[in-house]
Amino acid sequence: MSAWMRSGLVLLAAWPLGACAGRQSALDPHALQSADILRIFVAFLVVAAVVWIAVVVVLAVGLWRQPSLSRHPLALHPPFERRAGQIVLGLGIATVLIVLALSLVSYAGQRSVFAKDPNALTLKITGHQWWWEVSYEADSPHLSFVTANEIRIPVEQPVRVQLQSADVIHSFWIPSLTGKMDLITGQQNEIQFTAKRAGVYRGQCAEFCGLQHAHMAFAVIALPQDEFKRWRDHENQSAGSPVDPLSKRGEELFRARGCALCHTVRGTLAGGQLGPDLTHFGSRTTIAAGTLPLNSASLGAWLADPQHIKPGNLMPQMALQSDELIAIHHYLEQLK
Ligand code: HEC
Ligand SMILES: [Cu+2]
Repeated sequence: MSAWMRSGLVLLAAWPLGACAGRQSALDPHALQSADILRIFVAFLVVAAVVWIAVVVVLAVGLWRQPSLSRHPLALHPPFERRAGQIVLGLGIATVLIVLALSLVSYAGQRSVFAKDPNALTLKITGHQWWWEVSYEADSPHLSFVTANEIRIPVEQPVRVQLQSADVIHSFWIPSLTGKMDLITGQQNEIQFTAKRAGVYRGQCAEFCGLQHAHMAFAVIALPQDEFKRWRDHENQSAGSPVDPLSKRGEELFRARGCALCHTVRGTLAGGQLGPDLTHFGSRTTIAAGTLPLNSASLGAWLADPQHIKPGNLMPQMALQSDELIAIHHYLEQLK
């Protein structure tokens, strides 16, 4: 084979494999649980491939070997029949053993996913059409707080998420960290994961939940323990009072224009529950559940017309004058 052809084939093979790494890939595990799940996947893949290849080879041999025409079709061949019976029995037993072995592999591999570690950090996550409410639960209520669309976790500490839904069925999935689990109204499901490396991972709703299902994502940011503690202490605080006149006006307008009916900003009179908590909105990395990176332009576009960016989402277009928009924009940006 010429060098050109060989390098062409290598490139061709590398192309689909290129999709296997990254911040949202079950084939590139960054947690104990996703590594266990990948091992289950590989075990099933190898066994299924071997069985499939064996079946195809036997089939090919059977097609290739013509029965000899001299044999009478109705004549019995006792030794042959006995051997065929033994082979079928042997393969039948092998099938049962393989299924049992795969069940054991699957059970053992999933134990870490459903573990209930007493030292776990507990998060309560509620799925909404089409965003995520994230509540950090601590023993003392003054350390519990709510945020949205972004989960910050410490590395090397188990995180247990309790999942529920406010409307339809959603599914919580961070491929790089753990398996999938549904969020169902009236029921609480749990799943656990332990990130091995600091980094930013991407989670996605994995159960079709309506118009904007595809734009129901979230960021998972795994931080070193001390950095996580700092973030948690900061996040736990109420929003600081705005200092400059423009943000002060923004805060007033946030109430006057009805934003406060749907959004909470802790420490202010805004206590709405229909939309994401915005207390520390300015420090998030994305807007509208992972739809766009959060920056001045995307925030401006969202405030001007949320229905343009995410058609059908449950925030209506608000009729704001441009000076009002600028003030609210400024107010939200300083909510760090
Ligand atoms: C009828 C309820 C409602 C009103 C009124 C409302 N919002 Fe929203 N808002 C929502 C919902 C629901 C979402 C989540 C949309 C999504 O991502 O699907 C949202 C999302 C947002 C986000 C993005 C949050 C994030 O974490 O990505 C911002 C910022 C925001 N709203 C600001 C405002 C401002 C400012 C006003 C007033 C001008 C306002 N909202 C009025 C319901 C509302
Ligand atoms: Cu969903």
